[in-house]
Amino acid sequence: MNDTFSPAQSQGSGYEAWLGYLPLQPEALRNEWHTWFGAIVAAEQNDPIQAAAAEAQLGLGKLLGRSIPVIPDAENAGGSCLVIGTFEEGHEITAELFDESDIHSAGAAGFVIRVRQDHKQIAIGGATSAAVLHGVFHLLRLMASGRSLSELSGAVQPANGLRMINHWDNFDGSIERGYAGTSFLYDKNRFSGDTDRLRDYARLMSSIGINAICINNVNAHYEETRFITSAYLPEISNIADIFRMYGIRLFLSINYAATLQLGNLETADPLDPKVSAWWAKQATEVYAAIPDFGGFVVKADSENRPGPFTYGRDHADGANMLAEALEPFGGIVVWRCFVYNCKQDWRDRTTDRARAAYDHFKPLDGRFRDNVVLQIKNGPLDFQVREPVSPLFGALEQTNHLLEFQITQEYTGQQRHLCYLVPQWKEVLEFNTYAKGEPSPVKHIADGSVWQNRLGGIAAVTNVGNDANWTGHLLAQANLYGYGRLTWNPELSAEQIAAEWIRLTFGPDPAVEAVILRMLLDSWRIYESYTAPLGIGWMVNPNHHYGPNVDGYEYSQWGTYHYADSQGLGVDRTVHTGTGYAAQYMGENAERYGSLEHCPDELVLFFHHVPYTHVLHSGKTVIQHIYDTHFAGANEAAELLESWRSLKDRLDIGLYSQVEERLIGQAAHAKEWRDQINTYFYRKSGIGDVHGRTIY
Ligand code: GCW
Repeated sequence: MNDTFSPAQSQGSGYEAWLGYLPLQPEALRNEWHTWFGAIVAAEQNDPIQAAAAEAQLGLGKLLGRSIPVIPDAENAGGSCLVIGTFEEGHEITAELFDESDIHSAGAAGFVIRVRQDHKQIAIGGATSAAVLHGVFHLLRLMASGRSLSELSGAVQPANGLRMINHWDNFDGSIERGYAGTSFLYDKNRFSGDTDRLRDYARLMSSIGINAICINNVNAHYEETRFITSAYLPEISNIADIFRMYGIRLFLSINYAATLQLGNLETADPLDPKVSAWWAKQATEVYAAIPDFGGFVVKADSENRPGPFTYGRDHADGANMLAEALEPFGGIVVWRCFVYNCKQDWRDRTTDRARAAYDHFKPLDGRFRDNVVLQIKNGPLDFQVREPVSPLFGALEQTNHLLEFQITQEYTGQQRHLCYLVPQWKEVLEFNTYAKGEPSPVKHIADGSVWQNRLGGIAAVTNVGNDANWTGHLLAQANLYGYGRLTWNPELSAEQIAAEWIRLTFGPDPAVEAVILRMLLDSWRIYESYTAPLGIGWMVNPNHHYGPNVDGYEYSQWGTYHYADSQGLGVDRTVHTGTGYAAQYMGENAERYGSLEHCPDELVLFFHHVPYTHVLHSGKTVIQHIYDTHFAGANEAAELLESWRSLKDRLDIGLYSQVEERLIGQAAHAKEWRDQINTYFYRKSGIGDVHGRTIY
C-alpha cells in the first residue's frame, strides 16, 4: 500500500484527489474520533479485506496524525478498535458483532456500521469483502468531510447493481475524447505496467463505489481485437488482479467481427455455429486467465463498426450469441444502443438521428438473454450540453439496461472549461418517463426496479488520463467523484456531492467551500449559455468538437443539423409537421415536447423550428435570448476566474495555479463563442440586439 507519496504526487499536483485525508480540524473533532482507533482488527486474509485494512490505516493515520496498527484479532487490541470483516459463518469476530437484522439490512452488496459504545468499538461488516471495503471508505469519507460519530451507525446499500466506468483508451496510448493526457493503461501498443498508478486509480474508483471497469475503447481496433487471446490475456489479468483487490471486475470492449480477424472464418454471422463456437472457445480462454472477468462491452453497427446487420441479423441475434458464450462463466454482454445512420444526406429531412436508438431497439424488447444489458446514452443524440432524456428509458419493459453518461467533457468544454455535470445527471435521473403511469423516474428504470430487471445500473465514459491530477482540470475531478457517488446513491443532491468533494479535496475552510460550491453549481448553466442555444446542440468544430463552428456539421452526414435560415432555426420533431420523434415519449412528455406552447424553453429548438421572433416563456424572443445569454455567459465565465482569484491566499499554490490557468483560458474562449454565435445569428436574421451591444 502506498502510504508515502513522491513529490509529484504531493497535494499541489492533485494526484491524491479526494483521498488526500488532510488532518482533521478543528481539534475538538479530531479528539472526538481520536479515542476510537487504538487498532484496526482484520482477521480475514483475502485481498479486499487486507486492502480495506490498509486503507483504514492510511486514512485514519493521516486524519488523526498518528500510526495505528493492523492486527488479526480483537483480543489483542486491548482497548478501542475498528473491526472489519464479512458476515461469513465461522468468523467469530463478526458473528459476535452483527445480528440477523444487520445482515438483512446490508443486503448482498451493502455494509453495516455499528458503534459499540460499551466496548469502544466501531465494527464494519458486509456480505462480501468488497462491501466491507466500501464501508471503510464510507467511514473515512464521513470523517474527512467533518461529520461526527453520531452519524456513523447504520446500513448502506448501493442503489445500482452495476456501477461502471468505460475507458476509451486505445492500445497505442491515445484516448478517444481524452483531455487529461495519454493513457495510463497503455503506451505505444504495450501495457504501461504502471502498477502504482493503477492501484491508486483502483483505490479512487473503489472509494466512490465503482465495481466494473471496461479498460479499452468501444472502438476496438486491430490490436485491441487480440485482447481476448493469449497474446495479451496474461497482462490483462495483472490489471484484473489489482482491480479485484478493490472489488472491481474488469470488462473488455470487443470487435464484433473478431472471427474474421482471428478465427480464420469468413463470417461474423451470429447464427453461424462456427461463429458461436469460436466465441465460446474464446470465452473459455478469457475465464481461464481471469476467473471473475465481467464480460464484453460491444459497439456494433455503429459509426462504421461491424455488427450483425451485415449478415441480415438484428442486435438481439448478435448480443445473444455473445451472451451464450459468457453465460457458463457468469459473464454479461453490455450492448450499446448508440446505433444510427452516420451516412445521412443533409438534404433529407425525414431521417432523424434522434429517433434511431428507439426505432432500432424498442421492437427487440423481450428478445435479449438474461445476461445481456443494453447501454443507452442519456440523450438521443450524443452527450450535448442540453438534450432531452432518451425515450428508450421506460420503453423497454423486458430488457436489462444501463444508463450511459459521459464524464469526459467532449461537448462540454473538454476539461479546459469548468462544467460540473452532476446537476445535468440529476435532471436525467429524476426525469419522469411515465412508463408505468405512476412516477417512473429514470433512476428507477436504470436500477431495474420499475420493470424488475435482473441487471441494471449506470455506466460512464471516464475523464482520466496520465496528467498528474488525473483529469487535466483539477475541478473536473468533481465530475468523476460525483459520478461514482450518484451511481451509488442517486438521492444525493448535486450540492451535497460538490460540498463533500470540496471538503475532501481542499479541507474544511468555509470560505473556500462557499466560493467553489457556487462556481461548480453555476458552471453547467454558464457553459450552456455561451454555447449552442435552447437545446439545439452541436455548432462545434468537426472531428475534435472543441470550440464554436455554427455550420460545422450543417452540411455533413452525421445527422446533426440546426436548419438556420434568414427566418428562424430548430428541428421540427413534432408528429404533424416534423419527424415524429416527440411521439416516442410516453404520457405528458409526448404532449409537452410536441406542443410549441408547452415545450420548455431550454429544449425548444430541439423539438421545433421557430422564427427568430418567436416569444419564449421567458418573455424574450429567440434572437434576443441568444444575444442575452451569450453576453451574460461570457461575463459569468470571466467572473469564475475572479471568484477563484479571491481564494488565492487560502489554497495550496500548486492547486490554485493549475485551476487559474484553465479559467483564464475559459474566459477568453467564452468570448470567442459569444462573438461567433451572436455574429452568425445577427447576419442570418438581420435583427439587432435591443441593447445595442457590439456584434460583429
Ligand atoms: O460521441 C461520439 C464520439 C465518438 C465515440 C462515440 C461513441 C467512441 O464522438 O468518439 O466513439 O460517440 O459513443 O461510440
